[in-house]
Amino acid sequence: MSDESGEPEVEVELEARLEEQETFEPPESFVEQANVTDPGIYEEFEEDWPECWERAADLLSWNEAYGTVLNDENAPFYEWFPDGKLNASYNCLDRHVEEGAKNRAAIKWEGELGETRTYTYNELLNEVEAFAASLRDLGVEEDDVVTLYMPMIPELPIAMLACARIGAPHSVVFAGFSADALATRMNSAESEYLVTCDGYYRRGDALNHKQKADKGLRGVEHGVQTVVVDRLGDELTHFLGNDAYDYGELVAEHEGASVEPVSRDAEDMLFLMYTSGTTGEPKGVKHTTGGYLAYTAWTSRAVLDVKPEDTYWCAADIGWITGHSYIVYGPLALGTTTMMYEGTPDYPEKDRLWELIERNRVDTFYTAPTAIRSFMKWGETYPDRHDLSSLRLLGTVGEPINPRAWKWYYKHIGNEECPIVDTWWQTETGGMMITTLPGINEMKPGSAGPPLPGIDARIVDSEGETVDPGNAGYLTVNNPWPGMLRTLYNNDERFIQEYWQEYSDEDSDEWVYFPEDGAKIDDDGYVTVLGRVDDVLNVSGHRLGTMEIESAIVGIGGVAEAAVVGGDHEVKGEAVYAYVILEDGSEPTDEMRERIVEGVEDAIGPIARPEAVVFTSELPKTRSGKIMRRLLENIASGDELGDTSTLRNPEIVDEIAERAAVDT
Ligand code: 6R9
Repeated sequence: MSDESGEPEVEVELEARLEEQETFEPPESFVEQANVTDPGIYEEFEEDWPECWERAADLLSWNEAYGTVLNDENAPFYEWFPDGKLNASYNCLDRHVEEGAKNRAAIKWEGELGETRTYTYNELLNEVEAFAASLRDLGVEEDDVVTLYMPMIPELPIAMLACARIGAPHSVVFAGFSADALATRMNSAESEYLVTCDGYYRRGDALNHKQKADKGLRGVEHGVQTVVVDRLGDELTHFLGNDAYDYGELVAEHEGASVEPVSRDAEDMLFLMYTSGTTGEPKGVKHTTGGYLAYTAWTSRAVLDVKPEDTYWCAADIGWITGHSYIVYGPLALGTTTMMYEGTPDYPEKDRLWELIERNRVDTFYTAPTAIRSFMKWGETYPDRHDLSSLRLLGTVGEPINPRAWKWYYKHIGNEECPIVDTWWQTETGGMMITTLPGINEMKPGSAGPPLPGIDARIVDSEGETVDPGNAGYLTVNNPWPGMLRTLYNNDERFIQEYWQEYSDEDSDEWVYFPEDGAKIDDDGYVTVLGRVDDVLNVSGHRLGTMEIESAIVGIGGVAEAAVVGGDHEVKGEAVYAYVILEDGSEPTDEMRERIVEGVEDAIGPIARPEAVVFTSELPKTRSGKIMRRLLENIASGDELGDTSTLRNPEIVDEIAERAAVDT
């Protein structure tokens, strides 16, 4: 039987029921086997804070036991598990091999063209040791920052773990970032070592990555030693140039090397990760060994329900924090099988991910709402072609998920049998902060859920007073947690300014972390995150600073001034809109527009590519001379413009709106 639209009646009824349903119980079949099922855990953490975090530390193997759980004497420069000693690579590799899991798959990798590679824990350990020995031979010492500029190939996590093994912090730069972005990060970290590769595949094309790395190196102010992985074989000439070593040769030379994992202090730096902030300069977020690893292992276990026998897949890129915490460190610390896929979800066809899940019998799938919105647009025929019954848990991260996308994911990927965890967190938090526990809490589409046990998140007004349920306010975190950033690299002052100044009471030594997100809470304590309240955009789940994009545009010859804002976008969530004033004598031509777009790609990367460049003679400004960004956002999103009477130049608004309508 069909209705007028030709859809089977049962389907239509199902959709209608789903559309109205506001809460979802965790499926019984999931709860029965979940790692964490006792609702008492929230109270236990509260009563026993901060000692409750021993549970996270106990998931790790320590060389030397820590003395105290938390040292808050020098807050907000907190120390977790101080005096404890451990090694992250030992925790992710050796101990699993020693415990009898040497033949279990650690990484299952799939290239875009279909080739596959599996590394057992033993094989992964051997290659990590060989590369760790190679890095040492090149001169890498404990605490030297090694930059990794690589796409989704197994050598990236191998290099991360090799660095961790010898106590050299890594700084991974997303492969999609530009040469300039690489140079900025290497200069900021004074990093003298780079590991990169010749190229990789995107939608079937071989991209030349080495060329981009070389261009970046020309902008680095100090000497650098480079290691190049040959990913593409004959497809691309594997040109090494001066001062570059071949990864394959190094690893072959050091095959069988045994490298003792360096005993690191819990508070020693594990890695740096640059992220966008309010100013033009990216921030070097510093994570340490003990707290970070304990926190990612704990959240992988409690939220992602990771078990050693699972095949677990987080479809993020390791170039972002999600990949660090939930492709590499959390899952490997727990000894599970973690999947990696090199390419795009629509190559060669739009069912690539579902085919991968079916073939590998994936248990857990963790992705971003922007991807889910694409899947939805492509339609359920693609997942319907595959048997996805191996899945037991789904997750999302990176941006708010709208209830429609949540329900689509729940029904068409999870077959209404998998809980969804909508996990709110940040580069700075190291791991998940607000999400349901899938074996305990009911789910409310669109709302991330309650703060995790031990996390004291609140919604406050601009004075720091708690707001009533239902009202929008600012999200704050009122106590520290093990996975938190320790500082911004070489910039303690900015660390305080960016995250602590707003809501802390320094005189009474009360420190409140401000993530710069807006949020509201409901009567059950469920938090709905509304988005950034600073000048940071969230494009396809990636953080981009408007200032960074603006300074790229202003650096282009002929441009006088630029304002960049985010406009609503069906798939990306937000898209970049640039409003540009040209210098006298420059013409608003298509060529100029192209130069601006290219300038942004060169400075940051294709992810920052403006959706539209709107030329204007003036920007809307308040009487005090501030650009009215809200108005530009409304124009970009096609929303009502609202009151313009407080502007110094209200007449410009119509002109911009008209131009925007033509230019976008
Ligand atoms: C992990 C990651 C952090 C920003 C964060 C917030 C947004 C992340 C979210 C979410 C709503 C979620 N965000 N998860 N918003 N619901 N489940 O994405 O880190 O790249 O540093 O971005 O992303 O605005 O402040 P990062």
